[in-house]
Amino acid sequence: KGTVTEEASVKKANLNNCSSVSPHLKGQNKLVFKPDLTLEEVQAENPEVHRGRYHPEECRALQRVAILIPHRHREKHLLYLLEHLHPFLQRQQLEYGIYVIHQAGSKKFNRAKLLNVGYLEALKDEIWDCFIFHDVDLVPENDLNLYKCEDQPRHLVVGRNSTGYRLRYSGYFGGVTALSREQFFKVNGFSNNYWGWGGEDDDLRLRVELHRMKITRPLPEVGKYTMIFHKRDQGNEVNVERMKLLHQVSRVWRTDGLSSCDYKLLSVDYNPLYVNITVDFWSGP
Ligand code: UD2
Ligand code: MN
Repeated sequence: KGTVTEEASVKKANLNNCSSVSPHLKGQNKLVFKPDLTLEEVQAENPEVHRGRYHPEECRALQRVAILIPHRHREKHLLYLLEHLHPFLQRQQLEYGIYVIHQAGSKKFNRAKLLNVGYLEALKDEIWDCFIFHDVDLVPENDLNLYKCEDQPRHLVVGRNSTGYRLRYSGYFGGVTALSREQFFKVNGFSNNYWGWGGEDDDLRLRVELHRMKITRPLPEVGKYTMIFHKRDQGNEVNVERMKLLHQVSRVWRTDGLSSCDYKLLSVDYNPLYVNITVDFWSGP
């Protein structure tokens, strides 16, 4: 008679693959944001999530997906996102882990570099197949918007409440994107040089296009998000260098990215609903 862990791994090995369309999907959902929501309540609603991770028991997930969320001083937004994202991903029958990458200190915010850190650190836990780069304030409204990777990079936000659910401009690649481990590695990740607001998403689009990949999107009625209202944060002022940086992508992508991402890792905490990675950056304005 085998041990409990042997039985568990035999059980996992014998599972059938999950079907390509999960039976639990509900489509468009009306989002409610309760003003007095607490982390304890969200934890109680998600007893099957441990150390930020989940896998379906009834079948073998098609992909292992890491959700990477850049963060500083947006605790309430994070709470709402966790509340909605866990059940959303579970309805999609994915194996997933949620990582929050927190920038310590009060230097200019660097969203792109935080996401590079998330990719590098998450791969120390697990060889994730797919990475979702996710703003903390964007909540998906429709679970037919699948959080998995395809043979081309995907932009999952077609529209959001504040812009009448229309694409902001052609080529727009901000908010929430999905790239496989290989796709992101091939473009050397994000640039590390965008401090403050703007440009880093266009830079990633240019990297993707330089590698002759083609961005795909869900249908407009599926790629719908609610952005929780906010003002521009302190420490994330508009980056006036961004146009200059965008002109040099083809020259610098090889040396500026995952391959040159240096950071001071302050802590990795395995909380029940997410892994919190806190980093400090040396350089920057
Ligand atoms: C847009 C893009 C975003 C990014 C940004 C320019 C959409 C829907 N989103 O967002 O992907 O390209 O422009 O940089 O088009 N954050 C913090 N703390 C801070 C500052 C930022 O946590 O102090 C994080 C947080 O995850 C936030 C994200 O960075 O969602 C983007 O910052 P934003 O929400 O202020 O910028 P926004 O809404 O214009
Ligand atoms: Mn925002």
